[in-house]
Amino acid sequence: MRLLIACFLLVLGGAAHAQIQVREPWSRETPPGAKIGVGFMEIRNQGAAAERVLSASTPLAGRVEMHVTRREGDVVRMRQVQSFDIAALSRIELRPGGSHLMLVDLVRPLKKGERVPLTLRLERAGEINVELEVRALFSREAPGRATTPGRP
Ligand SMILES: [Cu+2]
Repeated sequence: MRLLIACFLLVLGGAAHAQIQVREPWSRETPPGAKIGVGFMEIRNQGAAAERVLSASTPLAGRVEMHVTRREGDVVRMRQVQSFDIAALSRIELRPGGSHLMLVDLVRPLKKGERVPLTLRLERAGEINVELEVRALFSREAPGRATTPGRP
């Protein structure tokens, strides 16, 4: 009986987890002395229920905040939010100029080429561990994503 329950939990847990797919998690290198880094990725919800990112953390930063950006005339402002909502069968994209993760109080600078471990906590799927690939400071594209030919 106990084995059955354990198996049941494992199967259920696995199923819930598979509903969420994180693609191309990445970050940017930081200049010496910088205390703030960023986190970008695409999060796909393949489940039939809405999902929500509740928090994130990394051993390399004191805390991780969730930010959205908003244009007010010519000014772009960042605002902290309590969660990122992902509708059923939908996806959100954390990217430069848009919603993003903010790594606050970095314990050291992030270097190009390294991988930053990051844990996402979701309402239904629970914890998901990813690694942010650290790209060049002025990189705007996710790794592996083709840029439009002819674009300046
Ligand atoms: Cu921010």
